[in-house]
Amino acid sequence: MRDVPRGNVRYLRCGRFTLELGRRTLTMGVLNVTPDSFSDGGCYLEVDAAVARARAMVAEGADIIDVGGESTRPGAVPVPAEEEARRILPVIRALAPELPVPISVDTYKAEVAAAAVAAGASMINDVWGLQRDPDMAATAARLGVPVVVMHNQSEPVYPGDLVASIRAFFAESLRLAAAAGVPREHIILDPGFGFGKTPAHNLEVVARLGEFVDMGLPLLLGPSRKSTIGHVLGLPVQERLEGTVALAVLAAAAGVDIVRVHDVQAAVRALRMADAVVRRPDWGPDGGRLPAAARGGRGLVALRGLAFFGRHGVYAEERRGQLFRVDVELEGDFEAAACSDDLADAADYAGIYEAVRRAVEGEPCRLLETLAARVADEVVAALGARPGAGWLRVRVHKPAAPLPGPFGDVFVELERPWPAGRGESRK
Ligand code: HH2
Repeated sequence: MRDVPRGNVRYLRCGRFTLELGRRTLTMGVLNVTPDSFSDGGCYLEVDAAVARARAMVAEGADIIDVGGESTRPGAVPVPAEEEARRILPVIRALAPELPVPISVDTYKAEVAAAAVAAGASMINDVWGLQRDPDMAATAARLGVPVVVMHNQSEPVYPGDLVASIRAFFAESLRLAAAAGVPREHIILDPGFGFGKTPAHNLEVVARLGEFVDMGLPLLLGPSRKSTIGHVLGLPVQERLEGTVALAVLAAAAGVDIVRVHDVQAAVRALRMADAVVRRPDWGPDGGRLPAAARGGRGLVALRGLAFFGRHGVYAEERRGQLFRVDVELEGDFEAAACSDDLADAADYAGIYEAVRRAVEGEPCRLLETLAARVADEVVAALGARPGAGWLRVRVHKPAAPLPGPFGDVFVELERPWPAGRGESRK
């Protein structure tokens, strides 16, 4: 098993959503609005059925919903753009205002992608890696949304090395993207499990997934229910859950960021388990759990993971800007606020947020220690004295710290007394 790069967290803007890549393996739920998809064709042709399926996948933990209107299975009848759009647009229009996760559109046609984004999708999933429709790269650039660039070819013939061939395809896609003005940060690579490959090729792709990591772009894999699993296990399409989950876990262990699946709940559970081993999430000094809400009358208010860009750091590259994450914890006796139910007796969360923002987005400094002290000063000033106030703890994390190798977390933590108005403080 390879060591999955940790601390290498990336943020992918999809419309009004921001996907956090690198902290855990994300799940993309498949929603095929087609009569002929290989495993679920005809199940979600009605808008109501498609909406219900998307909601169910989100409830099961899907991070993205991938809506497709044309089957890619071998032998599927090609669908004109108008028909593809007719199938998916009503579903996207119905889902976009209500879903708490981004919608991607599974299409290689620029016209369909543009219509889907206008209807509310905020990611394109092109199974021909920008190389089928000559307008796709320019359309993706104009729409300004992330694009999944999948490797594909008509025949499973690889005269040279399989991975080298897939990488050469990606290089061409990246060239087209750059020429059209698609920012590199908008691209996700997918080696195309099940596309233009024999079962042996597909298994080799999974075994060698780690060889795509150094391309420096997020990776996606879509092994769900595919025939290679049937080939290995001798099972029909509806009995390929365990095979899918096994491949999803191997993908996570290799550093893949997003796994595309039909069976979301099983994948989410398996990936969470896999991530606990391979990504070793930062559970925090208290194991990720809040301390008991009250210890002898004392309680804790915590705002964690407030994220802002700042220009702090020692190196020139850091001074161009990087992400900082801030945790603010207030310890005190919150009895007064609980009794009065009055904000004047409590800590104002929005005020804390603004105070942290002022410090992080303010005057650049070199050291994380300085920044943590400034955050603490701003928060204490913003809070003012409060009844029952006690201690303030500030933790400033630098997720993209310039270190030579993988790391879990870099942070500075400090504590300050938080002046009490009428109550007494801890010391
Ligand atoms: N696989 C399918 C469709 N789209 N997109 C990406 N990025 N990666 C994949 O592996 C991938 C994909 C095929 O699966 P499915 O959508 O279930 O079948 P069909 O094409 O028959 O609708």
